Amino acid sequence: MSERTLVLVKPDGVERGLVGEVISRIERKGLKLVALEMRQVDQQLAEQHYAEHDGKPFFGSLLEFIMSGPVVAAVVEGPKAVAAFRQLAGGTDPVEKAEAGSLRGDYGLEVQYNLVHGSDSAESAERELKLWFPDLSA
Ligand code: RTP
Ligand code: MG
Repeated sequence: MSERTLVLVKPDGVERGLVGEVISRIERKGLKLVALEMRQVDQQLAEQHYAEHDGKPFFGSLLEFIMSGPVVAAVVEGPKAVAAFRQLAGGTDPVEKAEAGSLRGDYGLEVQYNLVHGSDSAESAERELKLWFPDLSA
């Protein structure tokens, strides 16, 4: 059965010209792009997207960072799409957690500048897709 996940190329990935690399890996994995859009994130979307991190010490800098430049948002579909993209992304910390061969493992150094976002569960994906792509029917 197919599912959908929200993928973001964060401002660092866009700034560094890694959009094509991210999209390419998604496609090579066999996942399908359902929607793709460049967006400037405003305060309201940033707060809603990262609501689970409200109150954590890095919350302020996380919001500031995600609003610091355009992001590329994608709806990605396929069997186990949520887990499949998390595998492509690698662990949150690009050095301590992500393995070489993953996007973060190959291209990142610092936890804040970890290039991509991927929904972390089917429930998160549903919530985030409604937030980012309200007009897209399931
Ligand atoms: P994401 O939501 O961006 O896909 O990343 P994730 O699931 O792997 O990590 P999560 O725990 O949801 O954290 C969201 C983002 O917050 C930043 N972060 N900074 N300074 C810190 O200790 C710290 N911890 C997390 C990262 O940019 C992470 O992607
Ligand atoms: Mg997360």
